[in-house]
Amino acid sequence: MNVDAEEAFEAVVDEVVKTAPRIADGFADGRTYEGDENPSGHEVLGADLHANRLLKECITDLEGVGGFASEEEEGVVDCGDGVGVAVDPLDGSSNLVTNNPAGVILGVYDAPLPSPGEGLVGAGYVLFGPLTTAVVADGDGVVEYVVETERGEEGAEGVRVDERELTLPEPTVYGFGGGRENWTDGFAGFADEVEHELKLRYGGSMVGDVNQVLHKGGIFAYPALRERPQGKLRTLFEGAPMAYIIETAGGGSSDGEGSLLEREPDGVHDRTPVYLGNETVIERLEEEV
Ligand code: P6P
Repeated sequence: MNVDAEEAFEAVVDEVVKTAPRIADGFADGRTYEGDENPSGHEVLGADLHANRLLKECITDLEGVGGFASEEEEGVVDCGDGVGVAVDPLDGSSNLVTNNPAGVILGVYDAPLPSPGEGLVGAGYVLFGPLTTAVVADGDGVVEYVVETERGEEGAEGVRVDERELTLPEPTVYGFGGGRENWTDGFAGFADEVEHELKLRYGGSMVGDVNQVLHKGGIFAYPALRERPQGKLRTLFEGAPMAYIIETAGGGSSDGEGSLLEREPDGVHDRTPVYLGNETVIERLEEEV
């Protein structure tokens, strides 16, 4: 059966939402480091490995999925013909130790991986906070759902309820990662201005911090750093999918030069500076960094 990219995107979103409660079931026992490092050189928690295992199993089995890439996998897992699915299986997992938000970030590309963000047919995230929500963006816009858990003989499954469309409001909040002592002079000068105009909202997980900007308007940045000009965040799993969501909601994105969706990733684990938010703020940013 030839599953077109949009159908495949919907099927992948359904599977990720369905799997969300089982990912969360692994949090309590998954808050210790397993001693391994992922391909980006970050220590992994049991919960990271649990989330990756569940998502890899359910996504690679789907009709219409041709490739699977994950922050926790070295290369692209080939599963035939179809869309390329890139996931950060548990973004912000270190927040589990302090019981702060974490989540799953998802990008579905109608192109072989690694692909620039222009190849995205849709993107989304599941946010584990006081409640679990899912944000889904495709050609029709951005919709947020509450994810409820149904527990039956098959175990726990997530179901989407209570949908509402999201568009980016006027800017009110900012969240900047990396630490001021590591910022370039250009970004530090930009931050000096923004910190007097907007309210600080930074929780150490991209999925939680971008969700704040999506709801309240403003800017999220994990900038180029003096010692790490490419910054920390990954293009395929974090930068491009979140840029797709924010741009679909009416905002803008940048890697310091131009839209994150135009960035050609240098490999599956390519890193990029990430700036996401209202277009007016992103334009000012690009003049100053
Ligand atoms: P820092 C989480 O580890 C993550 O990859 C993103 O979710 C988050 O935006 C960033 O790193 C936080 O990094 O340096 O502030 O701890």
